[in-house]
Amino acid sequence: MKVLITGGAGFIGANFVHSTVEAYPNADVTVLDKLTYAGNPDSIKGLDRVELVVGDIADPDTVDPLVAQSDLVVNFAAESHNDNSLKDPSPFIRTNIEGTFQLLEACRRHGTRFHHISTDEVYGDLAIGEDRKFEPGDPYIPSSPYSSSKGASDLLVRAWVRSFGVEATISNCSNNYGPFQHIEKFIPRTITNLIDGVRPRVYGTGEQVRDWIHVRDHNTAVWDIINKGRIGETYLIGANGEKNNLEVTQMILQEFGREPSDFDHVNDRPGHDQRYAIDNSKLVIETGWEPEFKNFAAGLHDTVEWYKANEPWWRAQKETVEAKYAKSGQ
Ligand code: NAD
Ligand code: TDX
Repeated sequence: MKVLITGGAGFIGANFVHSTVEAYPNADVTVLDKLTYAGNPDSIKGLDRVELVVGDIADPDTVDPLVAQSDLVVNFAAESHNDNSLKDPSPFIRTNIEGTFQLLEACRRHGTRFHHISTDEVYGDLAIGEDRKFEPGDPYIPSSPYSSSKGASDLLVRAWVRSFGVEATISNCSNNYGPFQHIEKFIPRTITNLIDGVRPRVYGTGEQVRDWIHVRDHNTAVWDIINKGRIGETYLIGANGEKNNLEVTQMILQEFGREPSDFDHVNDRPGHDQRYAIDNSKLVIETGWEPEFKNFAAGLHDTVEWYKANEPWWRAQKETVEAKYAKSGQ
């Protein structure tokens, strides 16, 4: 089996490369990654049966021969950070929309199976305290340039299935945490601040809720959808991990033996989504998937330990990331 993993030097993609090599001894993996600021080849260094091709999913001449030689394409490549999309949306449009289009066109030409990785943010947000979760058939009402570009990419996939018979599935997952996540994101930013003795930054009130899932659970669900999901269907991935940002900040503070009030409230994100929550019943009923990391505190502890043990992996980025946040008072 030849698998093309786009964005495989990023957070979730790199974890997927590791778990694919472990779980599928007959798989040869090609990673196509542009190595933007978010891609790090060290995350997949030294793995057997993995080849890294540095290139752009939006470039048809790069994409076509790689798709032609593959049995399966799993598309993780994306611009993925909401805050960046609020400062400059243009790379989000090119990578997330044009890039998905080029991958779909190549899959159409070569009859290649496609799985598209997306986000729960396409469904907009829920009210805090509301007794409802996102379901696969909910309307797309994204809030940010990031989530709208992901929503657009999902709609392209749906149309390529219906109009051209491309064999594709889509998964929309909630917030991931775990090793190899870029330190611009909330949990690794908070951990690396505390390693540096700096107070964590909480946007606005900190009451916003995210539905946290360990990255390895996301990826076992992706393989279950590839193996058992129905073509043309959308599956929501989540592990019932709702926590607000204050709770998460305080759990990380506790890991460092700091007081629960040892953080700063900073400027809020414009258009900040209030709550995400996933109803995963379609995934569970149709594939039998179950999360392995059911204890968030334990998963968070391991993640803190990973960042402590892997400082060379993130250190070079810290100053640039913090300088960018400082400009927006965050
Ligand atoms: P990431 O930013 O850590 O990694 C993205 C990777 O894509 C990087 O390696 C980058 O170099 C690569 N890339 C960017 N533009 C490219 C291009 N034009 N061509 C080829 N490679 C390119 O992102 P992530 O957090 O790992 O997210 C992966 C996917 O999962 C994204 O599609 C994202 O929307 C989705 N997702 C993420 C989360 C989350 O919590 N992080 C949750 C749900 C869904
Ligand atoms: O320093 C911070 N302080 C803070 O309070 C940062 C970086 C974030 N936050 C808040 C904003 C959000 O409410 O924490 C929450 C999580 O923020 P992010 O890590 O930026 O994630 P989010 O915007 O929720 O999106 C993530 O999950 C869905 C991923 O980045 C997306 O790629 C994915 O689609």
